[in-house]
Amino acid sequence: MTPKILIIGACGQIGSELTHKLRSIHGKDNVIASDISYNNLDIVNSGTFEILDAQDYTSVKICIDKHQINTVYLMAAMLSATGEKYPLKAWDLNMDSLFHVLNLAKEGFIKKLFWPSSIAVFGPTTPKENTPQYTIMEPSTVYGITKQVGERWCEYYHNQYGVDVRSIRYPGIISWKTLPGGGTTDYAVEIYHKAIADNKYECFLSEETELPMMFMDDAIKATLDIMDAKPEAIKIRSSYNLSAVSFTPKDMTQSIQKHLPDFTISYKPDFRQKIADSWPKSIDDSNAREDWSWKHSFSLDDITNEMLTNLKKKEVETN
Ligand code: VAH
Repeated sequence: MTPKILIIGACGQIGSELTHKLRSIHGKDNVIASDISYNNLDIVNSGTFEILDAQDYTSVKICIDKHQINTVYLMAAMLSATGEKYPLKAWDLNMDSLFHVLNLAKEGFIKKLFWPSSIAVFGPTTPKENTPQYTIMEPSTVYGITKQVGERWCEYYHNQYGVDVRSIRYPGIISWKTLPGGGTTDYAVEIYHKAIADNKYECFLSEETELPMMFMDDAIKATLDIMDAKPEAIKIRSSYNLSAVSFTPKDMTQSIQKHLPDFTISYKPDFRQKIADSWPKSIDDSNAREDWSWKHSFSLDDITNEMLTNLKKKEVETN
């Protein structure tokens, strides 16, 4: 099947990089970017772009018909921090959009579907160290609840209707090309921007808050790896644990100081501390490594080097 790909939420942190990567592999004409608004001009101007409301079934179906789409990446969602400010909007956006693509897949309009889950499916009663694939899951955020329920529906549509939906539980993702929006792990991106701009950062999480994290290139690799795997290799149709590195704001500070010795950090935890405290510190992703040969590449120091180098280069180019 020659992939004809639609990315829903293509202007976002992951969606934008997924769009560029998939276009470099399959050609621009085979990858249609879409989002609710023109809020990423790089994406809007780099190939076919459609304004698309992921909560409008008819619009999604028309877009799929118009471009003869067979593969969909649903990257639109309201993340953990914003979701706590607008719980019912988060539920509606995250669930309506998933049901629309699952039903379009059930009806045969989508042959292969990617839907991102998150370590946010775990909650305060989940074992925090090396969290297993199968364990207690009592998420305490609306975002986490939508991801937990979404996983169950993905598995149900696969088992009942043969839908080829694949999913991974992303950790916090760090990138320099597009800012994240409304996540609890956003501090891990902000810190690099502030290090370059001000040589100091006020962190909204406490010093010892350890969270699972991943560089964007690793996240994109994992997404493509699971989508390229043979169907029989995908033994988990809810969502796979995925991991790379775990670290604290203190660890990040020490890594940044290897490049910027005078960089300083202060701590002013806010409502996002309670969210972060409900999540695991580290993840066991052995199932992904066994089933479809997942392997991460970037360490914390690699991430710091990539982020500082590219943000400095971007600053020079835009000034
Ligand atoms: C968030 N970046 O902070 C997302 C992610 C594991 C966290 O799902 O909400």
